[in-house]
Formats: sequence, C-alpha cells, structure tokens
Amino acid sequence: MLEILIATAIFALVLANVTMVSRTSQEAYRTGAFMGLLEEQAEQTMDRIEMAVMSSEHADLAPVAPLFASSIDYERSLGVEEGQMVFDDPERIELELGPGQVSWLQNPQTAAERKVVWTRHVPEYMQDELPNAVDDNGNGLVDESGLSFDMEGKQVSIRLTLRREDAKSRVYTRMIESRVTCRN
Ligand SMILES: [Ca+2]
Ligand SMILES: [Ca+2]
Repeated sequence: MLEILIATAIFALVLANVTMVSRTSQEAYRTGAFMGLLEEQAEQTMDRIEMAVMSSEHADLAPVAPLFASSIDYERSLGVEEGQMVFDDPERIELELGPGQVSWLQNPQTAAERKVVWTRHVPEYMQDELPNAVDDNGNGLVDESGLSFDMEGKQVSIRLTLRREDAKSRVYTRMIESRVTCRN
C-alpha cells in the first residue's frame, strides 16, 4: 500500500515537473518567436530603405552629422534620353511620428501621391536615446528619431529602431544600423 502511495507521489512530482518544463519552453518559444518576427520586420524594412537609397541619384539626400533627418527625398534614374538624364517620379521615405510608422511615398504632397506603409512600431526616438538634448547612446547625434539619416560624401547612414510590446506588456526593441552609397 505504502509503495503504491510513494509511486503515485513520485509520478505526480514527475508530471508536475514535465508540465513546468513544457510551460517554460513554450514561454521561451513565444518570446523568441516574437523577437524573431520583430527582427525580420526590421531587416525587411532596412533592406527596402537601402535599395531605395542605393538606386537614388541626387545629392543632398540627408544632412551631415551631427544633424540628421527622419525622412529622405530622392529620385531614381530611368536612363539617358537624347543626352539628358530622365528621372522617375519623386519618392520619399519618412517616419510618421503619430502612428509611429515608416512610409514610402511616390509624388509626395501632390494629387498623384501614393503611400505604402513599410513598417509600424517605430518609436519616436532611437534605441537608448532620450529626449534630453544629450547624446545618450554616444553615436554623435542628439535625440535622433526612430528612423534617422545623415550623409557623409556619398555615404548615407541609416538607423531604424522597432519597439513592440507583447500580450504580457514585455517590451522588445530591435535596432539596425546601415551605411550605403548612393549613385551620384
Ligand atoms: Ca544619439
Ligand atoms: Ca538624448
């Protein structure tokens, strides 16, 4: 009788442990999956921004550090016709602070404007940066936004931060920094 009791108790303990372990790993999986999605979204958006900047032709795309811009206006070349460079419609990539999203616009601020949202979950300020007139993250820019551009010669630096809360109010942040060369 005692043996059966002990066996039952051990079985119950083992079962409780198994349940605990599987809950923990499910939790870890959810956390990892959430962060994975955020990373994927940041990388995909950065790829699009890089492609746009690399195929643009015009100078003065962005200010020189320590100044920065949270939008970039550019035109893509369609080729040369009768000795003249022909450009596609003007485009813009910008951070919209209210909804916290990065949008791509064609013919911005005209009747022919087209807009596509590339990503949401963009905070007002870059990772580790606070609105205090101090360069908190030590990158030479003060109070830079969740999307920022600056230029040095033909090189454009791009920084994108995504921040998102999961269902348990845990905050996840992913920042990607890149430097690309524009064509002109
Ligand atoms: Ca900074
Ligand atoms: Ca700051």
